[in-house]
Amino acid sequence: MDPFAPGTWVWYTPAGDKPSLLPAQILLDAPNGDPVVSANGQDLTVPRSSLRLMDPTNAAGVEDMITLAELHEAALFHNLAVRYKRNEIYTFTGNILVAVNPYQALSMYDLETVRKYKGVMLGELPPHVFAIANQTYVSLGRTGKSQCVVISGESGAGKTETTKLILSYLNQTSPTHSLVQEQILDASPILEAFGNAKTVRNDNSSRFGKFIEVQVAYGTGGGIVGARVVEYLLEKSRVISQSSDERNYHIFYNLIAGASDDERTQLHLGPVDSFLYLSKSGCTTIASVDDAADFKLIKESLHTLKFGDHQKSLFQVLAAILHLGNVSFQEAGDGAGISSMDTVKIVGKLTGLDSDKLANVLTKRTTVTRGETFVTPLSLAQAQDSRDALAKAFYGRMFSWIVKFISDTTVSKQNLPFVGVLDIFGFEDFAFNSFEQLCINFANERLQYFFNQHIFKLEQEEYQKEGISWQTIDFVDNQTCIDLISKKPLGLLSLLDEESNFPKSTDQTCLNKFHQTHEKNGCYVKPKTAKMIFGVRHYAGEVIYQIEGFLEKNRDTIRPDLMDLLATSSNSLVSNLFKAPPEEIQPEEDPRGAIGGLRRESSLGPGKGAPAKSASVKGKTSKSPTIGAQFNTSLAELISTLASCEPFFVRCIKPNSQKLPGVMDRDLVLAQLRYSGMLETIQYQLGITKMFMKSNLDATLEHSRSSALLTKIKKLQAFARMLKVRKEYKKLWGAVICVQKVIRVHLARKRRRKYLRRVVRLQAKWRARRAQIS
Ligand code: AD9
Ligand code: MG
Repeated sequence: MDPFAPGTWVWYTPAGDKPSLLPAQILLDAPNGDPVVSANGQDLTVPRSSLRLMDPTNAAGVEDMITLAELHEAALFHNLAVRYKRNEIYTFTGNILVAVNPYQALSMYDLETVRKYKGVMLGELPPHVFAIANQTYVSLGRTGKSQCVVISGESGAGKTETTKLILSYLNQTSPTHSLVQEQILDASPILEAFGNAKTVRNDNSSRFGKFIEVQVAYGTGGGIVGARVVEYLLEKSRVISQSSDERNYHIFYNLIAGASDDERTQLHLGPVDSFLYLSKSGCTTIASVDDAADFKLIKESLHTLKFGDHQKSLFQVLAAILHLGNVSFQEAGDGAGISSMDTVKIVGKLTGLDSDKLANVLTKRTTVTRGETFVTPLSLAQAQDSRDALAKAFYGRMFSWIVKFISDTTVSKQNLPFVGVLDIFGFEDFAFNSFEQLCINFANERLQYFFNQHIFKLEQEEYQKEGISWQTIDFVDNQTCIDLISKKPLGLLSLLDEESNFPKSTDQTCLNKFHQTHEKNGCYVKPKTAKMIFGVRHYAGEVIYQIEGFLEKNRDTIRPDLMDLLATSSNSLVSNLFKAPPEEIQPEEDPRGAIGGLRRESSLGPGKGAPAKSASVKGKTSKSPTIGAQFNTSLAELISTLASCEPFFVRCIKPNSQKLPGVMDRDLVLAQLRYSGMLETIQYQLGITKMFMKSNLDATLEHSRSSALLTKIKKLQAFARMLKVRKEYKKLWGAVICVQKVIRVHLARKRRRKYLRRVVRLQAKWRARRAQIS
């Protein structure tokens, strides 16, 4: 029989310097000639000697990658690809779920599927995000311990969609049905409208990170009783400018498209392109998004969450920001003057501020030094900066206020265990990467470290402690990169802080410091030319950052005279956003005025929703940490929360950059599998079942025998996963053949030994069989 019959899957090794292995399918075979194969989207005639038969399990695809007969990255890719073709977007790797973005609506999330997964142990049904959601709930019920799902993947990989599916599953399977559950679900459209935007990578890109803790009434029925929401680092710069082909936050377009005639009049709304903050990027719509319909949905969600009269104030602030962007300046003697006073009047009306005073602070700076008041005119550029800083402050504070409002509305006062879902901005590498990208990528580094710690480091230590023979797995340890960014006192964020607190420093002096301190660091890249850039070798690839704007973004200051004016607003929301708790103001005067006279914005991390501290024009200012320092602290808190939970991981994979269904770009997917450590992960996971597996061995077994073994292995995995959840697997790892029975009973010590003996016997038998075959 011709081994290369049409339709057969083979591994093809193309000739060339770089060894690579491609999955290929035989299209045509000439008995003594060269077969034609389809490989990587191309039809090729290739020499027979470059082909090798693929194991049947690899060819057909498996639900759990640790059961693959051949294990290498090409095999992982092929497995995901054949499944993806069948719309099987989920695949297990042990108890880690790999989710490939389908870029199309699939009918796999209906109520029937929810019911199917409810209460069923992880691994018993095909891989699905519901299987993970169910397991968190089951584990919480059994242990009373908080659980968390860490969802990672690059921008557009599907993290936010996965988060929503988990929340929806938990809600649908909860024995209770309450208003708070509805509120938790309705928080998503609000958070997305205000915190998501179209980027070149993703039409609905989250420009902030969030951790949602769904509180479960452990011990009293297991219903959902509340949720707490924590946000991380909203990208405020997007409010004033966007890269080409990107949009500002969705809510602006929603408002303009969906406002009623009355609202339009009251808010002085014109078309999208009449607002500079929306029109400069050249992108105002998103195909397949109906902004007006979304606005209706947002209003309904705001109603469910009982925003009440606040809704009107939010829309006023949004409109005010848009009008503020249209305020223009002109040269007026010794400084800038307003050239569009009518627009300032609209901003004043919408924000409850005196428009003359507003015009004044936008063009002049007032300071008080030793009892004397100084008024300094601002240059044209300074006036524009103060306008943009005000717009960013409005939006940033409003966003924090919204998150806090939602969290306060939905959180239960009881101290309950929770299922936490982390949906943080994915790793980013744009044409222009700034301070925000450094923070976002740093967050991803910390999460990758957490993953490594959990999957590799701690587990290997436990194995060693237990004396279980174990081959150390090499994984990309990203500690050096984390140290480069955050280790005190010389990490990039520390150096940046140092420069931020020094009035005379500039982005250039900061860059010089970076270069001097780190040029020999393997994770740092100093450019060969004198450009204003530096690079960091992240676990997911090298990213070049433009230093321009770093200092200002890190300081994130707002002038005290501006703060004082804002606190007097007759719009209660605005005055609330800028109100100062008096005890937090500390006397501090800096006659040089550069830093001491500025107020640092509070804009991220847990508790970010609290009104920011205000300084007074009378020479008082408050000390608050820089953005980088705040972010570092809030990340450390997040990691410690995650570490106190039982973690589950979902690795989202982006199949192509064109956002197309059914298309899998090999290089793009392989890169993601590589940097997320998937191959190494499998080699870990394999330890549990390694007695059954050996690369290429299965390929030599006759088909029936392999499938019998595979059935056994599947059971074994389910069991191992169950034991892993119970943290007992290290003692019981061998007791795998008793899966069905063992799952239902809690084993007594004596019985464990009995099972272990049986397994040892089984292992011996298996070794003998293997020797016979080879
Ligand atoms: V970012 O880091 O916030 O830029 P995410 O969150 O990883 O990114 P997101 O969940 O927003 O990506 O997914 C991007 C798009 O992919 C969505 O808007 C959907 O159009 C599409 N997607 C993702 N997952 C699914 C899914 N399970 N079913 C259908 C999906 N479409
Ligand atoms: Mg997202």
